[in-house]
Amino acid sequence: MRALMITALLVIAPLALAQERTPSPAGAEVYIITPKNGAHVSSPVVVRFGLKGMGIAPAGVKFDNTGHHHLLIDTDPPADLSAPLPATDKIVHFGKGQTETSLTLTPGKHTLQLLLADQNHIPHSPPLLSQKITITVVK
Ligand SMILES: [Cu+2]
Repeated sequence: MRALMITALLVIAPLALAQERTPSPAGAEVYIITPKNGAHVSSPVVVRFGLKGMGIAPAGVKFDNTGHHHLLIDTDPPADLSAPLPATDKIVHFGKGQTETSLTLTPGKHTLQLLLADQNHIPHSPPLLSQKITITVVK
């Protein structure tokens, strides 16, 4: 019984540590430099990522007050921001530390939003989430 409890602790403790949120400094801000909210653009669309009060570090690199960008395309942020962000075609990770991308989008309205996350892809506390912008892709 005792051995079982110790085993359980050994399994649970690292999981609990992995879920610890990285703090973000006061005044830090993430924002989309371009395109502007409401813009009419043609595809491919160049999206430039802005960050104030923090730095960029690649995924896997632990350094205070840093993170890497994630672009949310036509989706809301996950409800649970204490877990690592999944990588999908709507949640794109920029784990090399990129600060811009070129997106191929279908004609019509699309939403874009940036979310910074730490070396383990877990959003900071409080989270650094940009304004969600809507753009229209014209043919
Ligand atoms: Cu990531």
